Amino acid sequence: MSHKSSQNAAAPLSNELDMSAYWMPFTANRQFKANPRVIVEAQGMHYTAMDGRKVLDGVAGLWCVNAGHGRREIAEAVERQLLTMDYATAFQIGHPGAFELAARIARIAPVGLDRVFFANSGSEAVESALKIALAYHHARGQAQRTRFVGREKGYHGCNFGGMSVGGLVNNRRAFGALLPYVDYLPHTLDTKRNAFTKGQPEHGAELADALEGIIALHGADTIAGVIVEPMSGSAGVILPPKGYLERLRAICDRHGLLLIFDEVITGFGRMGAAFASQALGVVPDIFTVAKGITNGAIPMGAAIAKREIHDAIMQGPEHVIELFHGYTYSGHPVACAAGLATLDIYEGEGLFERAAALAPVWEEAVHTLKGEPHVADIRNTGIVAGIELEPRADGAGKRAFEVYQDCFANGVLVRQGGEIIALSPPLIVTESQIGEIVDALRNALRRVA
Ligand code: PXG
Repeated sequence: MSHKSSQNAAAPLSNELDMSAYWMPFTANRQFKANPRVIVEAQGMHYTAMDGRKVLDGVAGLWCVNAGHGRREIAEAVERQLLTMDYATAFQIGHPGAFELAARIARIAPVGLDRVFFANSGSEAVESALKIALAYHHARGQAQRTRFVGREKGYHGCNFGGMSVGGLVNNRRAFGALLPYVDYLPHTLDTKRNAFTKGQPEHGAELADALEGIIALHGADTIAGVIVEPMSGSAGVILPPKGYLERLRAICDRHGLLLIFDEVITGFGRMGAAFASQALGVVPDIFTVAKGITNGAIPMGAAIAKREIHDAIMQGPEHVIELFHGYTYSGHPVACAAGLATLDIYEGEGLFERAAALAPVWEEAVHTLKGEPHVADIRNTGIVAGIELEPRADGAGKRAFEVYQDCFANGVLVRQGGEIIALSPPLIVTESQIGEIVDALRNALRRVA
């Protein structure tokens, strides 16, 4: 490597974007730069591509823009906050927005979970949740409870803790040994018994019993908690079988393990209730949120804990920090302003209720893709669906990627991961736009071999 010059060569002056410097996240960089998709504007349900084409957003950005794009109320709240107070540390200083947003979130959270710790992303929310779980046991004289249980196919962000409890092999392979002392429950995807189920599948509640095996192996008194997505998003919209989460809850209760739900995707209306725990009727001890908390407009995340977990940690001399954890941008005033404006929209427009009311229409529409070429399974809940394709011999995920490309070329943004196409449009989606999304996918499936 040369260190001769202290500056990199200037980008060439050109109307073309110089794409070389930007190392894109979770992207096939070389393939993308050879055939780029660039978007420049977003309003309501649509993006505008660089070439001026409108693209219908079938994934709410990346599961986050639940109220649709370009919401003036959020933009104005952000501008107001930036001009009033751009930044304030959250360490030993407070500002009203953070207290207000925490209280607002507590009000819509499941009963008993009303202590909100702010972070700046889903990944940081997960790290915070794991650390709160450890600190809780430590504070109660059970510092030996250091193990975590995750689940195969789980996604909990890409920092070391979340990666370690996550179960997507590609996300871990290159990164070494990760956290020690993590065990994994089996995933609950069962396309043999449950293919084309509408909503929660019938089969698989017994998979939760694997937790008893892990507890028997290590002893409950060594395990801090269990972390799962109530519905796995990234792995391809995998719903919990009926009774599964109830069993996990019961086993955790029996053995004093904390149950952590990662609601980064499922939070804020995606499943037709504020949170998946409410849609599914199983309450965790801690849950994480991000994405929809600010409608995707400003980065933010949070870990929300039961009051008794918080209270257990509030001990020791009063002048000493109780939890040595936090980020420079925890409770950032601008993010809080965006969050408050977002919650106003969700509430004012009844978007969670709208999602619940629209869910049957959505379900009906996505399941019309059954029987289209190479469709192996369709899974849905709330305003989310996963369409699993048969893999093709020329490479994992290649068929699904071509379907994704075809949809984009024809004006609909979907999400592809492995053999799965995921759909999760903003909750303001209309019935006719649902039709557009499903038709684009149908046409793509018919075109792609
Ligand atoms: N937990 C869950 C359940 C997530 O879905 C994160 C944590 C991490 O959030 P941040 O804000 O740190 O990215 C996520 C993120 C996909 C996809 O293809 C989903 C996510 C990220 C990237 C791709 O579905 N979710």
